Amino acid sequence: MNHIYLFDVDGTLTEPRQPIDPDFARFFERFCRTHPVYLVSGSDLPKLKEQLPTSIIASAQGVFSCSAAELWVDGKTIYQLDHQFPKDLIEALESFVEMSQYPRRFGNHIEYRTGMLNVSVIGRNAQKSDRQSYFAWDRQEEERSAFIKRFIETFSDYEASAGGEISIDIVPKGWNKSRALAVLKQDMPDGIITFFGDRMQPGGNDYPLAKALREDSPLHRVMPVESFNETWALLNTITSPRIGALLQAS
Ligand code: M1P
Repeated sequence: MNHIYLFDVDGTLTEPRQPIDPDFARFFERFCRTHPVYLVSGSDLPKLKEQLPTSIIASAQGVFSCSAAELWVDGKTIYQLDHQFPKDLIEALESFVEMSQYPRRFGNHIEYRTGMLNVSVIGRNAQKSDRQSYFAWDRQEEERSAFIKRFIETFSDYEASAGGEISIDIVPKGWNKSRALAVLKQDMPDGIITFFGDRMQPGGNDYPLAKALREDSPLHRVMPVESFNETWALLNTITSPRIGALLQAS
């Protein structure tokens, strides 16, 4: 029986959009060399390469990027599924950015990726402290979740999810991380999967894959985490049962 490990990246292996912690990177690279690992991210490959060392990307079995609209194995594209988004949908995203009550903008508000769009009121050029300010404001105002609700009522052929701190991912219906399960099952129908992610709640971009795993088999495991430190502690329970017993006892 194959046991496969899937990991979201931002918020699960790294702080959002930040490079991986060097000590955790050493640990995780070892884990990737000794266990079958796939990364499943909303980000694109160039951004993942800014955050993770080549040694980790190369020792993973594969990288699902752009919410699994792309799969890379050994640096080669296995598939890339693109989509032409309609003009009125893009206009709706532009007016969301314009109309937001949040006072600051940093540029690069709608990013086009393979098979998906990413929209951000403050913009992808925002630095860490500006991201955190927007994240705190959005948590209070619930701007993103209110927009997601309105958006999917209007554009019912599309899905929207808040994958990280400052933005919303938009994909055609069904084009979400759950594609990773469908793809892996083609080659490993009996594979048992453990998935780590920080956005497993409805509306989060890890939710569709978590849901698909729960529905597919009771043997799969879904591990919601809030930080890379939590992922690290959970992986310790897998690689070192004695540490695991200690953590469970504490
Ligand atoms: O991988 C999680 C998310 O990371 C970024 O989110 P944000 O910039 O909002 O923190 C984006 O790359 C997003 O697409 C992705 O889902």
